[in-house]
Amino acid sequence: MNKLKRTVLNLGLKYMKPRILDKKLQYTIKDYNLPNPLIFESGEEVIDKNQWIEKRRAEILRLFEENVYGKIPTEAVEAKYSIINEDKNDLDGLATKKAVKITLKRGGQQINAKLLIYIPNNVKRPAPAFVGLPNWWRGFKKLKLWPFKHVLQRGYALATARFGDFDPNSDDFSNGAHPLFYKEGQNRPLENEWGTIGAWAWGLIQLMNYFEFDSDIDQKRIAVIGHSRMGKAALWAGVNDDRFSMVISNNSGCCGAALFRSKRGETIKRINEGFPHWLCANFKKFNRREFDLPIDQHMLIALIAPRPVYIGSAQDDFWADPIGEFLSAKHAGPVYNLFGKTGLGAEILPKINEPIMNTIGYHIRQGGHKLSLYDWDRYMDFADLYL
Ligand code: GTR
Repeated sequence: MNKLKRTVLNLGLKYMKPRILDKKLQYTIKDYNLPNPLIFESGEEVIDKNQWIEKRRAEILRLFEENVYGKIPTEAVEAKYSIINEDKNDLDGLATKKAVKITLKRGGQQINAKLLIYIPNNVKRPAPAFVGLPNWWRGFKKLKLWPFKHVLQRGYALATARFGDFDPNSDDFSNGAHPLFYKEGQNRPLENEWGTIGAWAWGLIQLMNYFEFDSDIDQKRIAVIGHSRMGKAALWAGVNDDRFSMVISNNSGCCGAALFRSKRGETIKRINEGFPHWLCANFKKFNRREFDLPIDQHMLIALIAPRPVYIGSAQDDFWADPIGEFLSAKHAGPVYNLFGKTGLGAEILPKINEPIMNTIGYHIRQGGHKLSLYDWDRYMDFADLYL
């Protein structure tokens, strides 16, 4: 990069921060022309929670399937679980560690996934749990990216698997979960069928299916969590499977918690060009056309209602658009209100490191793009309140 470019970039970053922080966020739905979650496609208004549950929610879910993520197959697969290793005294007696082999079969195809679970020994079983797919993988033994001990000490089980077992991160649909569902002669998803993020979300749902058989884990108290691309997958899993009682998105940005229409950081065009396999093929029609989308991400958050959802942003994470993440948390509120819940309950961006914990939680912490110990602690505070 030449000197001039570097200077311009530095200046850009320098002036970006104060703008993010000082601006008073009083935006209304009208300011962004956001689609209203409580207006049916027919133009009529949703007047109570029954109309939402019975009709409007399904309308919005279909729009997300058709235009953004592609539909996750709901056809059953044949699942087999075998415990390959169990240590009741792991981490100096702090936890029981289990490794489970999951075999999933359908239509003559098969995939295997390995699930690793740590259950705290000092809490009553079945234990509440966090489940998620870590973003990087160097083998189970080197899995130091997540603060296992700390989570266990706070009384939560932690379960993880390798995302690549459900779909490697490449524009190749001959591997991972997709082939299990192909019709005769098909070798990639149709325009409105799931991409890689859909396959990761499906993988999380398969882990949930396993928990139904594990008496150490309380199926009614499972939070699905993910950072960045896995935050997008966690949200989509939480939307598609209400057995996840809590959903946590950390710095998930574009196609995660951030509004498309607020247009800061990563855009539809950038994500489609950088990761052409993540979303459905139809989504490419919306490159540079965010305002033509029939939905925006506050409606994705609303699809989780009335379950608690927490959105974590980071101050320097411009690419994931902290303000857009805050705005979608805020504008999902009216759907939570239908259920007699508060939603986010805040009109303006909170101060740095000052979390909001209503049924929708939100914080903007100091620092950049990562899942930090600060974030984990806030998510566990939130789980202490609502899980
Ligand atoms: C980036 C991508 C983001 C985010 C991130 C990550 O390159 O543009 O959407 O998902 O990767 O997962 O760390």
